[in-house]
Order: sequence, then structure tokens, then C-alpha cells
Amino acid sequence: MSMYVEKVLDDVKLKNSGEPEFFQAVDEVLSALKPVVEKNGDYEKFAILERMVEPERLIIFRIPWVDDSGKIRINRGYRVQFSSLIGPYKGGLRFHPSVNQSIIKFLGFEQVFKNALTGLPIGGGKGGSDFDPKGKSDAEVMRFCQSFMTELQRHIGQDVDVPAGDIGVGAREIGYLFGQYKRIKDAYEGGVLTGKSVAYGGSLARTEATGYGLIYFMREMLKSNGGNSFEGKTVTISGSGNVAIYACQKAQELGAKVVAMSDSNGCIYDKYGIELNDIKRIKEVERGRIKNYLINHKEAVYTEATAENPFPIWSIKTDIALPCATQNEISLDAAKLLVQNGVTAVGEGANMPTSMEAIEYFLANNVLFAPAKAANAGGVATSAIEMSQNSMRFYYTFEEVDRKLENIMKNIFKSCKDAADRYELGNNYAAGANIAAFTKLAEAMIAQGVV
Ligand code: NDP
Ligand code: 2IT
Repeated sequence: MSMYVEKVLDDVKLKNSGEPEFFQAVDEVLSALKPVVEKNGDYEKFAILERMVEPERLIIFRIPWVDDSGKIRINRGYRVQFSSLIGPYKGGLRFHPSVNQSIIKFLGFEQVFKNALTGLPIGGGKGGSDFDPKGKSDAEVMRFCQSFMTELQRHIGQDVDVPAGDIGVGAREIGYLFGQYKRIKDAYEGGVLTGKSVAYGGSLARTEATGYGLIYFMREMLKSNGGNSFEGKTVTISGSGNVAIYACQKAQELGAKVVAMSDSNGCIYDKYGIELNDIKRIKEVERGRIKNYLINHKEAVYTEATAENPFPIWSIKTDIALPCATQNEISLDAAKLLVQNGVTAVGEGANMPTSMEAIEYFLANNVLFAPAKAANAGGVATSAIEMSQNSMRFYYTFEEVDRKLENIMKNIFKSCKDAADRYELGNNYAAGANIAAFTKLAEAMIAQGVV
């Protein structure tokens, strides 16, 4: 038992009361670091953990905008600039009614470690708003984005802080945000946002990157554990947004049968395998509900999400489960159901989708577990590749970016595995990811002095 870790965790709990998601993210990382800080007294001497759990800066602001009926609306905006140790703050923006300080801080904290694992020069940040894009017209989304950026522009820049997408923020929102930034700054600062459309400076393969990267990481993990693969496996994927859709595409390419996907209203099960083009049309073009899949697929089954069972997808029998929707979607009960139904591997496409108890349960039951900060790092890694293309004023082909992504995911898996091996943690890649990222960040922190 490390007294140092316990002391810092107690302090974090006390100082951040009412922020359960933030505490959960910190608890998961620090608990995994106990064997590391026990071995090296320098971490306590240099107050490394205390510094890592305190964001450099948290910005909160008002976002006034006018809806189509002329009514004035007010939302709250956030940007946490968590760590600039190894590069400009980098991380997405989330627009969802559930966004609050705790959510933004947990995401920012995770991002610092994730970005360190990519091996690229990016620090960690995150932002967003409690604005709900669902049911809003394009014009309303545009006015909201313009108001959001009117404030955010004071705090960001291509060498300072580089936001991107996350839940509720895709190419449409990034476009409106970029347009307003450019208008205010009166300069073409291409690398200030990533996830841009390829028409004006985006990178090929950024749209696919998080989902593809998740599958590349899983492929390495399966290969390293008994030479397994996706071929012939049954897969369930929660969510039907950016991450879920491209995880599905790559899993299918590798021979898997994806039988279920979901949205916040419910999940669909298609025993013949999901027809992804229909999901893409419903979600990317029509911005509709996943239930509409049944219109063209009479054989599919729809299960409504309820307050008691918000994630019915985890009751479906599967070999591989890929949570790609949101935080805490796999509870201990859901983990028990998945194990009972024979799941062999779980890969986190979303950020912190699995509760700590559920992770422990998977590991105790020999389920291979790919942790978010490693497995979903392909998105932000490709964002960093977008930034470098913007700086070079030169573009890579889709194949070039995809190949770089594949190599990055292989290296991330290797870092997690090497760290787990070093501390004799078997195939606990969750602990391996935390240790590998921490070791790198701590070295940079000590080198840069007390700042
Ligand atoms: P999208 O907005 O494109 O899609 C989100 C999907 O998850 C939708 O199907 C949505 O359903 C569902 N969802 C969201 N919130 C909930 C909820 N509370 N309960 C049930 N379902 C929910 O987002 P992304 O695909 O970009 O992001 C998904 C996850 O992946 C997030 O955790 C994000 O942080 C993470 N991530 C994203 C990256 C990226 O590059 N985009 C990179 C790394 C991680 P509905 O439409 O009904 O709301
Ligand atoms: O959680 C994440 O890594 C993202 N939403 C992507 C961040 C980015 O800067 O591309």
C-alpha cells in the first residue's frame, strides 16, 4: 500500500467534491501507479502526483445565442487546459446536455495520459458545453458555435491549445468554429483546430482514425494473446457515432460479424450482421435514430433503453464487446452478464466507458481488456498528424496516414505490454497504459523544474 498515493487521492476527493467522474479517472490512474511510486522516492519529493491531478487552468464562460424562434438561450462553456508538459494543450470539445465541470476535468485528465502514449508532441486539454445539438437546425448550431468561439478564441492557438471533436462535435461544428476563429483573428491559422473537413485543411483518415485505431490496437492485443484475430468473431458495438461506425467498418473488413449497435434510445440486433451503409445513412446523413434501421431490416430486433437498463446492448451474447458511446456504460452488472455470455475481449473506444469494478471483474475472469487511453488514442494521434500537415502546408494520402496510424497503435500496444511486463502485471494493459504514460510525463515534469 502506497501512503503517498493514498494521501494524494484523499486530497483530490476533498478538493473536488461533487466531481465523481473526475475522481474516478484519477483513482484509476493513481491506483495503478502504486508499485511505481513505491520504487522511486523522487516522485513524492518532486510532488509529481499533486501536480498531475491539478489542471494548469480551467476556463468557464457564458454562451449566449438566439434560436430560430428569436428566443435568447444561454449555455455554459468550458475549456480545461490540463497539461502543456509535452506540447500544446490538445483534446476535443463535447456538446452534450450532461457536460459539467466533472466530465470536462475527467476527460482532460485522461487526455494528458492518452496523448503521452501516442509518442507525439501534444499536451492535454478538453472542452465543451451543455448545449444539446439534437433537434437544432443547422442555423442554430452555427450561431451557437460562433458564440462559443467568440469567447474560446482568446484562449487557443495552433501553438497554444488545439481543440477537435468529441460527442456532438463533428465536421459540421468544427467548420462553423473554424470559420468564426478565422474571421476574428483575420489570419489563416490552419492548425488551430483538427477534425477539419479535407476541403480546407483536414487530414484524410481523421474521420476513420479513432475507430480504425481501436481495431488496430485490439488486433495487436489478440495476436499477442494466443494468436487470435477478428476473423469469424461476433462483435457488439455501443453507440453509432464517429467512433462506433469506423470501428464497425474495420472490424468487418477483418472478417468479424458485428451483430449489434446502439444510440441513447436503444439498440438494434441483426443476427445476419449489421449493414453499415444503412447506419451511415441514418446517422451521418439523416441524423436520425438507430431504430430506423428496422425499416429496411425487418429481421432485426430493437430493444429500447430504459432508466433501469440504459445500455441493453450488453445483454447480447458476443465474443468481443466494444463500448464506443460514453462514460460508465459498462457497470459491474453489465460486466457479469458479458462474462456469463462468454465475452473474451473488451475494447474501449469511448472514454472511461467501463467502471473500475467492471474492469477488475474482466481482468479477474481472464477477459482481455484494451483501456481507452491506449485503445482510442488513434483519433488524437491522427489529429497531431493533421497539425503537422498544416504546418508543412502539405498533405499525405489516405494510405500514408492510415499506415502511420497503424504503426502508432502498434507502438502504443507495445508500450502498454512492456510496462505491464516490467511490473509483472500479466496482461493488465490498463495498468500498463497508466504506468507507461506516467513514466514519460514524470520525466518531463522533473526536467522542467517547478512550474
Ligand atoms: P458521436 O457524437 O459521434 O457519437 C456518440 C454516440 O454515443 C451516439 O450514438 C450517441 O447516441 C451515443 N451516446 C452518447 N452519449 C450517450 C449516453 N449518455 N447514453 C447512451 N448513448 C450515448 O461521438 P463520438 O463517436 O465521437 O464519441 C464517442 C465516444 O468516443 C466518447 O466517449 C468520446 O469521448 C470518445 N472518443 C472520441 C474520439 C473522436 O475522435 N471522436 C476520440 C477518442 C475517444 P445519441 O445520438 O442518441 O446521443
Ligand atoms: O477523446 C479524444 O481523444 C478525442 N475526442 C479526440 C481529440 C483530438 O484532439 O483529436
